[in-house]
Amino acid sequence: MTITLYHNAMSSCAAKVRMVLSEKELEWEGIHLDLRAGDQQKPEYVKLNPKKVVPTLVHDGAVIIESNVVCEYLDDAFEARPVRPSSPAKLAQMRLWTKQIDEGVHAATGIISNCIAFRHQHLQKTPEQIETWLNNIPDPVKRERQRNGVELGMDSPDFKDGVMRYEKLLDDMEVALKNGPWLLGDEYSLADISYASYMARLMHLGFEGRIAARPHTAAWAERLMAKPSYKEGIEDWFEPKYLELFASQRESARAKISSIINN
Ligand SMILES: N[C@@H](CCC(=O)N[C@@H](CS)C(=O)NCC(=O)O)C(=O)O
Repeated sequence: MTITLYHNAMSSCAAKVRMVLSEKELEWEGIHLDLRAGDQQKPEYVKLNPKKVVPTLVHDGAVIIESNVVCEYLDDAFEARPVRPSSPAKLAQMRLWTKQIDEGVHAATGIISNCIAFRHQHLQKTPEQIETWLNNIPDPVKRERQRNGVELGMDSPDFKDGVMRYEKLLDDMEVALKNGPWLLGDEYSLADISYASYMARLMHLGFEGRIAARPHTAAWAERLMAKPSYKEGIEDWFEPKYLELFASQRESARAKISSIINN
């Protein structure tokens, strides 16, 4: 039995899978991709993941892509220490949380991360290198969002939408968390685990006040981040150079986020 995860230390969706692997106490081997160097766009990787993104899981020859699918696959393939509820109604509720990530939350994360921080890494490259990277992004909508983010930063027209998507998510979480310590009430599940890396990113990017403004959500985020699996799957992977970059941009991000929310 071998589990291989193609991943990246700072990727929110790869981090989610690592937290699940830790919850389920599974042994795995990692192949780390440098996303700024374009490892995800190399032909041999694209054979595994035609979307040119991480993560990709390979388990006994089966190639699984899409982090939400990967997390559920791991829970199906390895029954011990389940991360999903057993009742069909709770499972449906769990999926309503996880599918939101694919329906906009992940894109919003990409936008805010790029507009606030990652653009500064891309801007170190030559214009030709930036074009090559952009031209290799298969989804034209994502390509344009990335271009706008690099060129315009927080003035990109997408930035406000990203901030407001998170306002909606945090409002919805605050309502749900009035019913118990976890998003499904008493039961800790993939609904919670799936958002841990996104909460970390919000805090890194200057959104900590938006979480603190919602007391149930703030207490939940603290509970989630106190889990050993959070440390093992997410925190221990934080790269100091990224943390420095986030810290250097936090002040101006906080100011822009407040001006969007208060206007
Ligand atoms: N829906 C996909 C999203 C994957 C994704 O966007 N991965 C990002 C890192 S979090 C990535 O590989 N980005 C590199 C790129 O877009 O070039 C999933 O959940 O697996």
